Amino acid sequence: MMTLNSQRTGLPTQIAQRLDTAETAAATAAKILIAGRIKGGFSTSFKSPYDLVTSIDLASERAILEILKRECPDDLILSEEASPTLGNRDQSGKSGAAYTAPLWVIDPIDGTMNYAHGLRETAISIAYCEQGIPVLGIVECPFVQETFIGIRGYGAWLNGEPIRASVTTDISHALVATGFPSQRDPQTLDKTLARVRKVLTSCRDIRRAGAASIDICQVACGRLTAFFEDIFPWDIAAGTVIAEEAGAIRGRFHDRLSDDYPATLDATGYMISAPGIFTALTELIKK
Ligand code: LIP
Repeated sequence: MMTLNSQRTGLPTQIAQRLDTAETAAATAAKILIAGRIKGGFSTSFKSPYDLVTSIDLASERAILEILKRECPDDLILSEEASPTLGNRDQSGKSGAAYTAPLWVIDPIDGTMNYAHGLRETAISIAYCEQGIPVLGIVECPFVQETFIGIRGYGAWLNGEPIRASVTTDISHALVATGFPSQRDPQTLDKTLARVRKVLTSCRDIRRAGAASIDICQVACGRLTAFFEDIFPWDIAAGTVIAEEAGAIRGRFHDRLSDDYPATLDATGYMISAPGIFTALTELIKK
């Protein structure tokens, strides 16, 4: 398999240009996250009782959006804080149709809680989509100096070197990650904990690192075997193209789709898995 640098010259122009743009935006945002941590004193607030946002999320998002709007002025942007749906964007018409246009899907800080607590599992996640399908993804992890990139049809790389998902076929050998929802009502918690219990009794162990985009990339490079969670498009869009290009399989552990996004970007009931345990894990979590 080719390194990212040897692959660059063979990319179609519109993808090569957007890769440059995405790398510039991710590197710019990474500097903002690092500076924010060194300087400290950033503000925090809660969007809902368990859903945190910091002033660094907003600064990172502003910098990314400025670069994308300058370099790709006609592309649409779905971004966690500034534009979490396209439904009421006046230049895009109906929300369903809007998602078929060239589209960026941004999480300016994935793992905001980790960031606020000084943990390293924090990333910037940037995806570019065509027809609602992520075709290019970058997950930049500034505190561990790891950059994951995936380009549909061309490959997936960690710091420029090709990566592959785990080849395990035995679910009892699987190290599986998940996340916990910000809704903590008793019914949601019961369902979440029941799934955790199933994984703990059938797999090797479970992890909750707190940044879905990184969990998905860990599946892509074989450190984790699978990941599942009910989440949002900006948490999964970039990671999904990276993991799928590394051989992982995307699926669903329930069939309740959100009204806000097309199925290709919907992240409710999201799972991604090494191919050899995908069927067994889906059956385990669904049943
Ligand atoms: C967070 C995730 C985390 C997940 C949370 C949340 P944020 O993203 O990546 O792993 O469990 O539900 O979505 O809010 O830090 O961008």
